[in-house]
Amino acid sequence: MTYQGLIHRYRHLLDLPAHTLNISLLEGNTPLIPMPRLSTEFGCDLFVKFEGLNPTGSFKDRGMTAAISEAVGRGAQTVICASTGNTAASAAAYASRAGLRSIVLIPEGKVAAGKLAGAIAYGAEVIQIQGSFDDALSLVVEITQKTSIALVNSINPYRVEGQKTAAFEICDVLESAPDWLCLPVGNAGNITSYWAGFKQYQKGLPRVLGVQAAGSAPLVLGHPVDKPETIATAIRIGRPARGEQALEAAQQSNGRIIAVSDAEILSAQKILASEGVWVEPASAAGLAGLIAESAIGKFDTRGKKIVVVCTGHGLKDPSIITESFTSPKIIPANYEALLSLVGA
Ligand code: AN7
Repeated sequence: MTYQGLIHRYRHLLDLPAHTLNISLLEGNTPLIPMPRLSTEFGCDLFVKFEGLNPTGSFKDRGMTAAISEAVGRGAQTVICASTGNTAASAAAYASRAGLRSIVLIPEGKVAAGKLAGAIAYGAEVIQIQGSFDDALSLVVEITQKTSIALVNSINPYRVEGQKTAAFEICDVLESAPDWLCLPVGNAGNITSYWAGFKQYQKGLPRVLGVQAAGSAPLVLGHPVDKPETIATAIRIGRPARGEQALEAAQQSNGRIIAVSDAEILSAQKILASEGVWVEPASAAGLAGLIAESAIGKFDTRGKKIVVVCTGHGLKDPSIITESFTSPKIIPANYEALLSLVGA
């Protein structure tokens, strides 16, 4: 049978109310891509779960199909979220698909171009906040407590239900959980969801390496960060809503949450691209963490099955590339100029 999306495929495993409809863009079912060169380098079987191949270009679509399907089924007419960008684009797409109004609050000037364009294209009312993601999230929580507008941030439990499906898919492909799961951590909905998914699916449990950006690492520092900064704007979050659960996932899995520098993130992004997988900076944090930990002897990769979750597509944040990669040379439109440049 042709693939019909996550709710159709996994509804029996998701704790969704009976009124939940099925608003789907055929999200999920993303590839688990083997990475032969990285595998050789680290003496392991390394795979990328490429979540950038979801309909709006990030893993957020997994939770959003569930959250919007529930909201519209209960009669909501307007949904709202705070976002560093990907949630905004996803909420906008699924809300429009369901015929709902969507409002997204983003930190002014700190959302990557592809995400902002997506949110607008899909029809959200985009509001820039003169503040951080965390400020935007508090406002969204307040307005949804005081009005009938439905909240679709990952505080919404149905987001977590939907996002569990990524763990199911990994187990289905590998026929068991991997030894390690490495992923970026921002608001901590995703790490919470993966851990819940692996526990529920009972195909074994991975150790979990959650990776924050050094300038936005509240879970590593042990306290909120008032002015989070990082080039990986997707995870520029100082007060993770599900921080406690993220720490629990790390601890229960015998894993940990660490921080990596922006330079390490950009380097991991390049490495992934050099093996054919272009992801946005935040999405490279999982690999950056693995590399950093392995370099200091804290992560024995040898003989392990490792899944690196790449949460969003490189196209989301094109401008970062022109800054960190070489920009294209310009030549006159003639053969001599071409030949002298390529030096064949
Ligand atoms: C590419 O879109 O928080 O730890 O508002 O876009 O579940 O928050 C995005 C987060 C990782 C972190 N990778 O996931 C938002 C938002 C990418 C992301 C994360 C995000 P969580």
